[in-house]
Amino acid sequence: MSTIDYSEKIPNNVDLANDRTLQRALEHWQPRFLEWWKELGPNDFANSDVYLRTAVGVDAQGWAHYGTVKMPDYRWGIFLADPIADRTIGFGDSFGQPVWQQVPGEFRSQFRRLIVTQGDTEPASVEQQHRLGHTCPSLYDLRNLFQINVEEGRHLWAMVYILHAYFGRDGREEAEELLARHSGDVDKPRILGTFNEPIEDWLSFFCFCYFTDRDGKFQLKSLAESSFDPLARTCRFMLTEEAHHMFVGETGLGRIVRRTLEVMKEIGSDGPEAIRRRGAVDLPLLQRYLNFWFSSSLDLFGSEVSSNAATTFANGIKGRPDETTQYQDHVCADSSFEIEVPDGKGGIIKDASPMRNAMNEVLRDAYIRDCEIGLKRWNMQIKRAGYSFELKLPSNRFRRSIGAWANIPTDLEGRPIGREEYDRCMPGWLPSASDRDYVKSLMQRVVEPGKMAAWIAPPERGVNNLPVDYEYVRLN
Ligand code: BYC
Repeated sequence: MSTIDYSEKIPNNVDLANDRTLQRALEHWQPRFLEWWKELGPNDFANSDVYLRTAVGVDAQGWAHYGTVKMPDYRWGIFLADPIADRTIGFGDSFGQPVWQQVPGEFRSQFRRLIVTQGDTEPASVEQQHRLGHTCPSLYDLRNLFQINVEEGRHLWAMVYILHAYFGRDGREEAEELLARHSGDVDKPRILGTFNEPIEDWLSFFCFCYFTDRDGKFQLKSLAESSFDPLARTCRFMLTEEAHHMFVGETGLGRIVRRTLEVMKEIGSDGPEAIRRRGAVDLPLLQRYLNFWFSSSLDLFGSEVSSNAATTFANGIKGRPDETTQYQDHVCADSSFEIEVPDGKGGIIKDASPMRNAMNEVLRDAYIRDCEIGLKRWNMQIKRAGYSFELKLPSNRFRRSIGAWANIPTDLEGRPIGREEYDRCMPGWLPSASDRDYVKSLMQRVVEPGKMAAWIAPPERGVNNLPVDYEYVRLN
């Protein structure tokens, strides 16, 4: 296993000290990153002591070291998973050939586009969550938010390393641009839609971690299959950190459901008004937040039929998650995939697309199945408590802005409907202004160790075997 050198200004396991030009270029970028972090990261908590996990190695045992850190002193660095000896290309036209240690010239712009898109999401999410610390429901949750923020910062470093090390001057320019675009900026927004949505409350934050970080899992797994080995290795390591972000989303939403069920039991009612009087999140309100973040995150997979997706698969640039273990045919030159598209007359038809062009949809399908798992768990909780309410994912045709269903009005089940009916029903399907006001009213900060806001149950256990009432953040 390669170890991480923490004596360096930029901790790394890529032997940066022996590449002075690259080291200088990255050391030039480092203060810009810190300036960005100070301006748009969780800057009001710069003096707080936070119980954080830092990577010390890249294997299963070595990568987690816990300790108290002030966030601006976090050791962001460059960590690649160890190489796999004699790794060969796992999919596409060059299947079976040795993987590449450099970017082939003919695929340069395709690689750069994907790496920049991936890199752009990381600082975007930190920007989206910039002010959340002020309304944390507990110190435990505050610490988890900050853990996620510093790790997204590190994931930005991961993509910036690849850009600097393998893309020369245009890579360095792209790295600057990653700090120049900002979430929600009118003139220079982030690249992908969801990363421009504000996250101003913790219900949105947990939905984002559940749905949007899960897109991260699927995209990173696809890039971890890449024939460009340094990209594959960096994504493999990023995935270990991503798992915690989804855990925060899943347990956060599960704890909200648990608290709501407790309140429903206490008051003997499932009426939203009565639940709100007790300061909890009624389940129909939760459902509307799920509808919003799920439908937005579905767009992140791109169009159902995409020539970009076909090209990146054919060229060995971006594969499918778990390409080796989940699929028999790694070339997909002759197969097809059935997709549902609008028939142009208000209905739905099935259409066969060449498999390579349908890769975005293949990923989206797998993603939807993965999203279902948490809902099943929460629905079990609800059922066990004796209620018949069921949380549901809306159809993948609902409220889409990208692809075949973009701007086609459908109901939650994905049935095409008239624009008028759609506009009329929408306030019941997505969080309304009054829903958002209510959720905002719940966002009162709780910072006494072990105490939780009234709308969320405590976690089952603390971090790294510490008790739930440990002082995970000292606010100073
Ligand atoms: N919004 O052929 P198309 C994460 C663009 S999350 C706006 O349909 P293609 C994280 C697309 O870029 C994972 N634009 O699909 C989570 C293209 O633009 P250009 C992020 C969109 O090309 C939480 C055009 O539409 N990583 O890590 O196959 C916290 C036509 O595209 C959207 C990646 O996504 C959208 N939703 O693109 C922190 C991996 N969707 O080039 C982090 C890298 C598509 O014509 N990206 N477009 O100007 C990719 O693999 C692919 O670019 C896409 C699909 C998945 C985005």
